[in-house]
Amino acid sequence: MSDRINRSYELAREQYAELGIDTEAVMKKLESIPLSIHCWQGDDVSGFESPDSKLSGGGIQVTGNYPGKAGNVDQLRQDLEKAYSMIPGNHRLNLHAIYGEFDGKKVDRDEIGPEHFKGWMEWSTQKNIPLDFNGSFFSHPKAADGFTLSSKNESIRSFWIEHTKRVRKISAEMGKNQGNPCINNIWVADGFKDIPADRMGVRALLKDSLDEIFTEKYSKEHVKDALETKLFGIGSEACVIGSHEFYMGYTLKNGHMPCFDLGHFHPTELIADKISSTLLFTDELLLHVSRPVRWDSDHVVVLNDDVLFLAQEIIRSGRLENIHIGLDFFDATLNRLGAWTTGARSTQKALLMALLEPTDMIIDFEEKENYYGRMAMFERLKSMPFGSVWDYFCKSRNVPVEAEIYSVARDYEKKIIPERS
Ligand code: RNT
Ligand code: ZN
Repeated sequence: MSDRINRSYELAREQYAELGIDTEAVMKKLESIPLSIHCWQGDDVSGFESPDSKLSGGGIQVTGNYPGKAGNVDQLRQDLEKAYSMIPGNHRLNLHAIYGEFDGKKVDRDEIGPEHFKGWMEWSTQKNIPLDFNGSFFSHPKAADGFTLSSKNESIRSFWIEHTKRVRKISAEMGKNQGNPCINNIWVADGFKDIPADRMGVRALLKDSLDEIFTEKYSKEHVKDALETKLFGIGSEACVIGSHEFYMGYTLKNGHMPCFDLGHFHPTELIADKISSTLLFTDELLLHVSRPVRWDSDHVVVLNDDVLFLAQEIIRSGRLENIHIGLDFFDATLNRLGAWTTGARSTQKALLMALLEPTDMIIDFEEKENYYGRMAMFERLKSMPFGSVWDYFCKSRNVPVEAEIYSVARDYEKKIIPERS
């Protein structure tokens, strides 16, 4: 197989060279793009707050009961390390606050501190995997009525303000520890199921909560904050408090970055188109690469048009350095290692296809109003041998090639499922 991969790559290299594309340079570039791999695919967003942690108290949904999920931090790290060994390049880890090491003690969300993430920071240093972070505003009794940072109940609201302050403190410690900024993402599910009367009231409360949270200043060398927008959720169909306009306004005014999740807009609205618009006004952007199927279902990312279009706009924008690419999917019906690996690799494949595009040539057609030239090139690119470049990339970076992924993921579950049941 190895020889065949080399031979196909040689032919592919020649074909891309005809379009002025240097595949070696493209692979170097691809290798330098870190994905922030989300920890929560490993255990269906359960976390380690109690031995039987599972989603409850609202805010997030996952379906399925596939065996072998990580039940503790050691298992999660074991699975993550396996996943990283199957994904080419050097990547980050995106943690949620519910994944602290609480040693069997009840540590509520307003009590967490850097000490509960010391183990993760040590692991991060040892493995050279920088950390990103998220507050957890769901699966908690104080989130059960659908409101957290925008709650009209002052004790609930201040509880979540305290949580977020602690989350930022932990993020700053992570950033300091790893010598590069930890991206802290804030997503709250707050919203109304049915038509509300006081949108202004609750949005003003969300703004006040954020203002209060951000009175605590940290160096941007240690933590950068993102705010994740959303159109609707299950149980918040009529109105999401942290909407797109709300956070666009808030982040622009206060120098934070918005976070766009592929599943958080109207079903036909594509976040790819928002990249150029947003980055003319904000310095940076966080993305959650996901796959909504009819709603914000967080299916595993596959190489589809939406992800490809997103990757093309990331690359074409010329602002790759300002775009943080996070993954956000969780499917509890299939091999979780496979889900992680395929989701991450599909995102990378889209980036590879985008990097293999002769963009200047296509822009030239466009400027000359040669729209058929542009269309013909887009179509030609679709049947070019990008898979040969991808396999060669994987092989040369010592990770399984595409044909090997399935058996590696299957063998792994054969080993861990019996140990964990
Ligand atoms: C939910 C948001 C959010 C979560 C994670 C677990 O709609 O996309 O990003 O998926 O924080
Ligand atoms: Zn998300």
